[in-house]
Amino acid sequence: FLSKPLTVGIVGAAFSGGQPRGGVEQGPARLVEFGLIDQLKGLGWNVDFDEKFPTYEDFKPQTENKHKILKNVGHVASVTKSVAESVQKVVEKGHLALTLGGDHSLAMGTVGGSAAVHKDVGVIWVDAHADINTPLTTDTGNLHGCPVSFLMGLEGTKEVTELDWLKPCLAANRIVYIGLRDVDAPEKKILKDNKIKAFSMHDVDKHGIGKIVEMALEYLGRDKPIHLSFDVDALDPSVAPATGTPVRGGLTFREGHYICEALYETGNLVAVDIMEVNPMLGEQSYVLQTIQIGCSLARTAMGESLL
Ligand code: 5AB
Ligand code: MN
Ligand code: MN
Ligand code: MN
Repeated sequence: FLSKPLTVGIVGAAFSGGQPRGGVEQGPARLVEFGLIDQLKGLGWNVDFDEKFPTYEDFKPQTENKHKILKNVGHVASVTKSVAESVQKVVEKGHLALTLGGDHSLAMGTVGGSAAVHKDVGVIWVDAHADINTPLTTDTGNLHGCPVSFLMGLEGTKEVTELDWLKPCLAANRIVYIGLRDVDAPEKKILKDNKIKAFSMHDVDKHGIGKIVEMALEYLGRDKPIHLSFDVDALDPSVAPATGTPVRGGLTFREGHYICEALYETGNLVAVDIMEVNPMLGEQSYVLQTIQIGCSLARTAMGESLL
């Protein structure tokens, strides 16, 4: 699906409005500061990168910005719409879209953008959480816990008119989860009712990560374009501590990287999201460790470990 020579388009999504903790908007700048662009060039990729990230503060609506319990809907809507346009432009060119977050509400934009080009895109969602709450089920009102329900157009999403730029673009059978371990009760029901393929940490322990990725690819189709949406909180907090919603019992360093390597190996990746790196949380050494991991996940998804 990618044209040669291989080119990656970086979408820096400096945004935190899908959740309450400040700092996650600094994720992209810190990943770039750490040297990500040169690292990717070092792997032989052409890198399309516009030095300055958009200031999404400018996208903030002047007026009331809530939809019932949902917080910052107007802001999330305008930012995700813009991110979708950026990702779509990259993917249309046959380039890999690498989005650096920012909170995971941004995935409405990233998957919205890749699905606009590839109708049959398969999403691999690596996360401790399912992010499939609807406006009717969310307890927190934080939109980073809801992107998948909006991508699917589940019950209650259509009423959120602010977000109606996003048309349902993801069928329930075009996503596979890996790493789940903190799923809200109503989310469990949604996963069941819609027969969504989900591998929890229990499944990772039982089968091993190699088999899990194999099953995920088998399910989505070996010849289909793939969008990897990687929330760093899928990793164990001892591995990636600087993130807003850590949950213990997560993927090891190797398991996380294995997923990226195996997906690179398919040659079918069209988009990669590295989300929820929050450089404001925790001690400097923990922050640095998390930024390093964000970079190495991106590099391995782009071929670094291949011999
Ligand atoms: B993340 C929770 N389910 O809806 C909610 O970090 C957490 O993008 C969502 O995976 C975590 O607020 C969202 C309790
Ligand atoms: Mn997430
Ligand atoms: Mn998460
Ligand atoms: Mn999180």
